Amino acid sequence: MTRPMRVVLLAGGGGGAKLAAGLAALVPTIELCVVANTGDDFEHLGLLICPDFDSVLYSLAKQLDTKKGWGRDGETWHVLGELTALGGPDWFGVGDRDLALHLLRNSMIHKGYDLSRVAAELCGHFDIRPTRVVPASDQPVRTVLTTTEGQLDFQDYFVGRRCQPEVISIDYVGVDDATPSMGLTAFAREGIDAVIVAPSNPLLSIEPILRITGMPALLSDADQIVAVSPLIDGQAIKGPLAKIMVELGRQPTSAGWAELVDTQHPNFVNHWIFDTQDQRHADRFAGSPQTTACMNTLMNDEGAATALARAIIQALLSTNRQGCA
Ligand code: FO1
Repeated sequence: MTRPMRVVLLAGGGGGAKLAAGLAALVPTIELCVVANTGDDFEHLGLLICPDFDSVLYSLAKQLDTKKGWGRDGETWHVLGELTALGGPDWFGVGDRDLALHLLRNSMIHKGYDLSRVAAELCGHFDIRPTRVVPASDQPVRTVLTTTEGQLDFQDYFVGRRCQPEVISIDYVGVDDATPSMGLTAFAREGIDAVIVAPSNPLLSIEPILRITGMPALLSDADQIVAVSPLIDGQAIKGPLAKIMVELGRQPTSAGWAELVDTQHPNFVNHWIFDTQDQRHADRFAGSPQTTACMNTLMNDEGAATALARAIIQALLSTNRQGCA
């Protein structure tokens, strides 16, 4: 290919934000549009919080608190301290630097900007261009979990209850009325060569994107769709994926993950990427129309994220069936 490969990354806030930074290191060899999950978004103290979008943005701007995996580096907490002293809510911590972004976002929303326009402005402020981060939709989508302790909005479950309640089912409220965002459709108009599904939680981060009306059809125009397993040897790097898979009667393995994604979106993905530790799971897919490749998917630093990004792009460029080395 003589022109840059046009890549769309579907991302949550953890593995998605890391792989986004790895792929951005390959620009201008590729053109990158990161689609951030909006199912985690919610209103807090009158501010719209967009955790996955912000994690991706901060990661690309090299300003993410990589230890926590969310929020700004070098953060201070004066406002939260005052808020708590005044009897305000302290269960969800927005730091001072992060608050500045939220105030700016809110002022744009009050001016009538849609989320795609807010996103474009923020990408400019954080100087991450030409890479784009776009919301999955400009209409609200909210992930709601039905648990043995009742129905919980995403952040109540994730932060408020530390993912402890047992999950019975998950709904993505608003997906029927939501369409792919203006930011994404603008990128797609010039063509998508490849879609990469980040190693993010398939149920909490990827499904709220793929359930949006018209999203699979828009992305299926890509020549290749590759999905990277968020599990290594049955464990998620962070978060409740393995626990939820067990609660929903699924095998918490890379093979179980691929079967889950393929059940929800039959034949949508045509390349599966597993960690090298999961070669035995990849072998189970031998003979299927989809290809599998094994590589080091653990992104414990920037170099590892770039190496994974490079290996994924190489695998996409190669049209041959990938074997597990
Ligand atoms: N996660 C927490 O565990 N505790 C928090 O207080 C918290 C605050 C927070 C503020 C802004 C933001 O963008 C994210 C924040 N997160 C917090 C992370 C977040 O809610 C989840 O990690 C994501 O939604 C999952 O991807």
